[in-house]
Amino acid sequence: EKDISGALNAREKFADVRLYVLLDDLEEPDFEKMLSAALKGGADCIQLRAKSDDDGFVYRLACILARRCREAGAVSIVNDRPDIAVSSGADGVHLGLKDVPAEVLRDISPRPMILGLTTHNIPELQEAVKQGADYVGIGPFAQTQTKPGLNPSGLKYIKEAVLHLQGSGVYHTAIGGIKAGSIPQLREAGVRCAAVSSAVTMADNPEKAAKELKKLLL
Ligand code: TZP
Ligand code: MG
Repeated sequence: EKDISGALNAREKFADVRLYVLLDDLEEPDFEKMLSAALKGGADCIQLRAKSDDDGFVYRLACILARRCREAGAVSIVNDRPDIAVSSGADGVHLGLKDVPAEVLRDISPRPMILGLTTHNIPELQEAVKQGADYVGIGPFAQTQTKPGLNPSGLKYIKEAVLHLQGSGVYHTAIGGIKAGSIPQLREAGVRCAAVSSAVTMADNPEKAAKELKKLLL
């Protein structure tokens, strides 16, 4: 069931996000289980990163995500699909710089949406800020199996990006190969929010893994 009550202060909703968890498009019962574990573990923001080309299926997952996140007071984001983000009642959409331009997203949405953009270097970061991103993904921090073929930008870009964004009002989330052990050095680099997939979803106990990450980020 959809819920379009909406994020009125879209950008502000991201201010307190510390732990951002990316979920794959598992079958509904498994998706709900993983979503519950992440939320119970203290995830402040959850992204649906669907690879299926079954739009009805992705839409149903997005509706579950939007509803459960709203109940838990967490932020819901849909990757790659502005149409599904808007229609499902999610809080926002995450895109690449080569996807639909941000202005178009603002045009098709009847309510303010959080816009997240992926960046890998300072020119991309500048472009993302120009496009009106509410938050930017910065990374990949380390080698990741979740999105193969990416060259890690390492801590260097993450440090530069955090500095560059200071005072801009644009939030960030570090991403890529982040484990609990990475959090202290990321925090030292000024990172406030970390996005993980496998560190939670591949853990024996996803809820416990999320809790551990969250504790390190507080
Ligand atoms: N974009 C950059 S790295 C990444 C995405 C979607 C995957 C993050 O997954 P993990 O398992 O936390 O490395
Ligand atoms: Mg994408």
